[in-house]
Amino acid sequence: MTITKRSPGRLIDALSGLLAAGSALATAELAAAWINPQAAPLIAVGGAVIDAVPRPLKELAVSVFGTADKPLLLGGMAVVLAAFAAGIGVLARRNWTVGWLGIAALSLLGAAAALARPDSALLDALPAALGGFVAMGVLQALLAVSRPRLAPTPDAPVAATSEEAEASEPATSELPQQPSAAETFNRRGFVALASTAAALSAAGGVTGRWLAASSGGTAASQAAVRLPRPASPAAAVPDGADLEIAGLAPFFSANEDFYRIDTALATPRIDATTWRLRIHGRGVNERTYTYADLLAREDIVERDVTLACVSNPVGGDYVDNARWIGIPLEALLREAGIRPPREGGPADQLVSRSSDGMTIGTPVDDVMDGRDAMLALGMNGKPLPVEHGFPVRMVVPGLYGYVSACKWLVEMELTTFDAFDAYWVPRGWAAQAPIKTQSRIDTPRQGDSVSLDSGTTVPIAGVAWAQNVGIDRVEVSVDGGPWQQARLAAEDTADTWRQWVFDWPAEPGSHELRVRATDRSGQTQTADTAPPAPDGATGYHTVNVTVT
Ligand SMILES: Nc1nc2c(c(=O)[nH]1)N[C@H]1C(S)=C(S)[C@@H](COP(=O)(O)O)O[C@H]1N2
Ligand SMILES: [Mo]
Repeated sequence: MTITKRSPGRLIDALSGLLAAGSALATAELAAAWINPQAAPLIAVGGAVIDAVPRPLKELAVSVFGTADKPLLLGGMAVVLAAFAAGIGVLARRNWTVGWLGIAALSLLGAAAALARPDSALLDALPAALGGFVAMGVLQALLAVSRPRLAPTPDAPVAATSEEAEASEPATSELPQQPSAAETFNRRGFVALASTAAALSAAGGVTGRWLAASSGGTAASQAAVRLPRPASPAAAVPDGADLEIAGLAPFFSANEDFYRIDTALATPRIDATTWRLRIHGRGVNERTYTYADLLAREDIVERDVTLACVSNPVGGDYVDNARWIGIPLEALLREAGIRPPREGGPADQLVSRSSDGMTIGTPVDDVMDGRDAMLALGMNGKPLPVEHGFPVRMVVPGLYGYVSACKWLVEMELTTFDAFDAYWVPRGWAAQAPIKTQSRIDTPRQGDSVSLDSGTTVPIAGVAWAQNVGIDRVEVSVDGGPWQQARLAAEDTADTWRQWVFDWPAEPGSHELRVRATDRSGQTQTADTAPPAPDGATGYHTVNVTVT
């Protein structure tokens, strides 16, 4: 037990600021769990940051952090908020109005971000506002309880203000140990109040998160889904479509392993029993469908389709394959009277909107040209996972996800490319983006050291994709030598990736391996390297290995 004659000090004030911020966040989190999880201040502000970040920065973030970019963004925001909160705590000690204004400014920021979300309601400002009030109360209480007390010790008067305390500091440290009654602030009271605030905040935050995660009946409505038996099942995957080589991506990607790319900091939770899909716009007899309407349809199809993200760098893993169950999109559009431009229809762009306001623009001619474009309800035999768009998403073979694969779909509007730019277009990405034919070496990996003692050849294996067209040839070049044909796995469909393997008669030493694919239209991948923006990366995947 030490005696301090100093006022509680900046550290205590900063800590008070942090605790006030924590209580504010927990309060807001709890309120948002009831009102709208997207209105939680950190989520809302983070979403605004994501929407505002210019393309080069976003690409940098994705290339450096991959899909960890979101936790990192949230973590970064928490650090910035903590710095502000600590500062507010310190300033509030001297001038309560300044502290009050600081808290008000932060909670206004949270409220504004929540209101700026698409489809927001006035109520969405409430979590941040409540958080602000709680922060003011908690900060005021903590500062009050830790206010220096005039508790003179037998041998020295106690400094009443921090200024005096700092001036008398040298003497202070030489004072003998004294009973706690001489402490200049109510340490016990502060510790009690502070730990209560911390514990309540932690409990509130966790409860809020938990409520949000199980809110809206999502869990219940998802568990209740019985996927219909497809009227048109997928053909059996041919023997030999999966080469089952160690290190090679499996032919079907498990739902848990399927890449995930979206701007949603908080995954939208939709109750399928109240979900509606509205189709409207130019040349449309407006229609609205419920989830039950879709499940009850007699034209349900099952198809294998490989999705790919435009942000995938050459050799990257933002590409995966699944078996989807859904409604043929063309049939649904025809029901609403829609004709593609090819047949004189007035709208060339189908804009899909998600519940969190994402807009994705797809050429109407593409989704009505006979390919297996669908509104997917199921993924690999299960209802869509929440992360992948529950209850309904689009899947269009041959188009990058950002121009086709809208998750948490709630609305489809028929318009034109001239009249409307979807979310990514003003951010520097192409309005139309068919998937570019690509190939990837999965094994061996960059930097691997391969030992020859298990045989005389080393299998080089990977995947190649050219959705909606099909893969016809894959070739491998070693150390810049001639292109040699790899053996292709059996083809499932033109919409799925295709595995390949090349039995490489390897020699000891360091080697460079490259791969290229040729699609069924006769196009061979270009060797020219291009970054993902604006419409997909090009170049040959190259790995360097050592053979021993
Ligand atoms: N609502 C919504 N849908 C979206 C996105 C999004 O950010 N929000 N991202 C798109 C992009 S860029 C891709 S590549 C695919 C990825 O789908 P997945 O996460 O299921 O793999 O979803 C698309 N659909
Ligand atoms: Mo994407």
